[in-house]
Amino acid sequence: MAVTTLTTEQREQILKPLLSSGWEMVENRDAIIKKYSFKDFNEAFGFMTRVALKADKADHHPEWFNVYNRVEVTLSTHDCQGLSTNDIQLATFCDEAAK
Ligand code: HBI
Repeated sequence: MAVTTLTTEQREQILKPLLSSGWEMVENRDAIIKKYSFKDFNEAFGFMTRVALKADKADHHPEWFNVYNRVEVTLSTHDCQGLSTNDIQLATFCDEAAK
């Protein structure tokens, strides 16, 4: 099934809560970013491993950047060039995986 960008209503109901919990809109792009900070590289890479396995299972992949204990995760759906429910699901999983 073709993936579509979030509706105005979905942005209000399911995107807004993420934007209140550390996710931010990326400038000039329909995408969200969150900057996670962990105790050390081991914790950061553990997080990345959990997210990577989930992402590949869901066939929905993050754009990310890691230096030592920091991981910046950007989510957007390339197939529709914007935010879809796939991004909401993966963002929610990232927050769980970072706990
Ligand atoms: N990951 N973030 C993101 N967005 C996509 O549209 C996407 C993806 N991973 C795989 C995927 N699409 C596949 O459906 C094909 O487009 C390769």
